[in-house]
Amino acid sequence: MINPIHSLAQFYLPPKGSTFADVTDPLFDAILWISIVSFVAIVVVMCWFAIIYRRRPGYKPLPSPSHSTLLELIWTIGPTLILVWIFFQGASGYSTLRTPDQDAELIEVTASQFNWKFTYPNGDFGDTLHLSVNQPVRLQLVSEDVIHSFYVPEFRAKMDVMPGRRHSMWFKPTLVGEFKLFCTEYCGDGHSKMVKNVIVHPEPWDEMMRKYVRWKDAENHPVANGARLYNVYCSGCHSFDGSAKTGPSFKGLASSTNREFVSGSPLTFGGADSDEWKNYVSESIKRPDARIVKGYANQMPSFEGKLSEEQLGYIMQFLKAVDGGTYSEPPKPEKTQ
Ligand code: HEC
Ligand SMILES: [Cu+2]
Repeated sequence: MINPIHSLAQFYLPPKGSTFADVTDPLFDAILWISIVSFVAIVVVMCWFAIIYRRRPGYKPLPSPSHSTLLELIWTIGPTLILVWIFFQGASGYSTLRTPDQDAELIEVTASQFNWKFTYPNGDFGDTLHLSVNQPVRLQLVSEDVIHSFYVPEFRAKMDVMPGRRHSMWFKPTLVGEFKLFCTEYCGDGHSKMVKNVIVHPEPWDEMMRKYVRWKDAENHPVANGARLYNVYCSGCHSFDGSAKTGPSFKGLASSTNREFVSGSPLTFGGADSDEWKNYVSESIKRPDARIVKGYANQMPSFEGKLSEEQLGYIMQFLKAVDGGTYSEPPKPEKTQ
């Protein structure tokens, strides 16, 4: 059953997850209440006038007054004061939102169609934003392709990310828990899937980093490394459960023996251990426009120079494991302990 209070809470602002909520929410409430009070006052007076001044038999309109200095002063000065107050509230809030805390930790954020990548101070990266409660963070955001926008509703923190520019934002999470990061700038057909997890851990920053952000490729299984690369770079466009996104699903790719393309002759290969298969996958990743899979458009960015040969190898291992049906979820890149 739907709890009406709960759904009302969902309808209204989400829980306050960062210090920004105390900056933005009171102003939001104030503007909302100013609007409600003015709306009600205007509509009540309008209805009242409509009734008392309605046309009646034998009614002769009085000459309308052309000017009332008192009324004009009231309706000019009143709203002006309110707007000036809103401006100063907004300006002071904006400067708080734009001035990072001195103790903020830096995390680099890379947005691309349709993924988010977070790079931590220790060089580790992943597709989950790990934070520590009450530890301010500064995000440095870049986009690899089109305009995206970073938004975590609980944090009241939002920033557009324009290609070719560096953006900076900060916030201080105050609520432990798991939240969702949304892209709030339409960026292509996978835009609505551009959602990632934000986890605010109770541990202090150093401990949090040690526990959750300490990933070394060499220490991990190649499939897990491949899964992490998939999460960060490919999951926005490729599923592994058979459903098509912007690109074809990876299900069945490793065991397939042929591929058809929009133009040119089809390819046949002898499974994932054949050189033809490896060359095809490697070409698909480095020069996606060389052959376009039938039924899809030329929408994949090239990863030439972005992924090392070693990383390509991890991805291929992952593709094979996914196809073997050995697991339904890619292993999470986080490490506990
Ligand atoms: C912006 C969306 C997008 C992203 C991100 C993306 N791809 Fe693709 N990919 C596509 C599309 C669309 C196709 C089909 C058209 C083509 O062949 O270029 C495709 C095709 C492929 C194919 C051929 C599939 C087949 O069934 O023959 C492979 C392999 C592939 N991608 C691997 C990757 C890997 C690995 C990554 C991450 C490193 C990745 N892609 C990231 C959109 C994307
Ligand atoms: Cu986006």
